[in-house]
Amino acid sequence: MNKKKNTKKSKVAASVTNSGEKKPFFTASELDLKKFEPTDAQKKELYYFIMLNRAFDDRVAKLYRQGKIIGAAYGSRGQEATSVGSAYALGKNDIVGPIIRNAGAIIVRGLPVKNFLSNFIGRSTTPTGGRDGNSHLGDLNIGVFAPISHLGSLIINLTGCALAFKLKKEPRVALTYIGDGGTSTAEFHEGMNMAAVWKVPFVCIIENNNWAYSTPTMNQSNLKDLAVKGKAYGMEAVVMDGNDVFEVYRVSKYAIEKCRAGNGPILIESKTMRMKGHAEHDDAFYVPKEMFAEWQKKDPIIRAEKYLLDHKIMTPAENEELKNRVAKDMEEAEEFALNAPFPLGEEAAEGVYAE
Ligand SMILES: Cc1ncc(C[n+]2csc(CCOP(=O)(O)OP(=O)(O)O)c2C)c(N)n1
Repeated sequence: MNKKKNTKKSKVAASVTNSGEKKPFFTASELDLKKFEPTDAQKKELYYFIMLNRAFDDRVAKLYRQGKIIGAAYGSRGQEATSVGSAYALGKNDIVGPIIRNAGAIIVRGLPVKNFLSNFIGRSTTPTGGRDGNSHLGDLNIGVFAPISHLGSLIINLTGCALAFKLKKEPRVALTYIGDGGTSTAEFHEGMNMAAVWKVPFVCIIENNNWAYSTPTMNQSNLKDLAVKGKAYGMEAVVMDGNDVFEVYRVSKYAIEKCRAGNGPILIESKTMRMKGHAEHDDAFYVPKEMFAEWQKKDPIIRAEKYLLDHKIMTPAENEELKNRVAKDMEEAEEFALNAPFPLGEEAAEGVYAE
């Protein structure tokens, strides 16, 4: 009798994870994502945007080294597919809250790179009018919520946005990002918990890029998959390949539309890698060289390019054209930004709130 009972128990145990529940998240391959497949034209546009995102970051890095950038310069080399694919999946009236590695999301939402670049050098031709630096900007006209902090505040803010959408019965979705390190903060916990309790149309994407500054993920979380945290809050979670822009688009679209239909919130873990230091001042000496080499093979731009050429969605001539377009866009952006006017001193306090 006892023996039988034990056998039954061990069978159940074999199908559970260490959370004590059934597998707490889906992987993209377990979901039916066929109807979220981007069209060929969209695939080419996604490829253009990840290249533009990288060229933008490279231009910022160059200006930083020339001493022209005010403040620090954060980049997203290796992670472009996550910002671009997810922001591209949003609807026109949805809201995205980018953090420091989501320049791609801001570009996809429609901020011209010339205006975006001017923000890094303190010019007046940006949504902040030169009052804040680098990627710290928002513009609700294009559905971009201004960043508060990289470490979790936006989870709370965007949960609030999503609650407003729900109360006003507006079919809109709020989406934001958090780093692997950021998922250890109290704000992450508070925001995710309330999002789940209120069942709001909110998508949170964990950009698990393996490093929080110089701390590897394994030194600050005992989980292999951070998506497990979604289960703890009672929400659906999905793990996706963050270096495949088409998969990022499909999974994000799935999550966004599910939230729009009233079945949110959803947590997505994007597996990716930060291919540079925390910012331009950090040479990432602490990252093993082999790790960079391994992830270089999964570079999102090279992968998208190969896919589009192999599937004959893009001809080599079209590829050249897109690359030239990106180079031209960034040449014009730099020319514009460097010649843009600085803000006027007497306007410094306008649009700034203080008690
Ligand atoms: C309260 C607070 N502590 C420290 C920092 C400095 N800081 C900003 S981002 C960051 C690391 C974030 O790591 P992660 O969340 O993994 O995101 P990633 O930078 O890898 O994208 C640190 C330490 C800060 N901005 N605020």
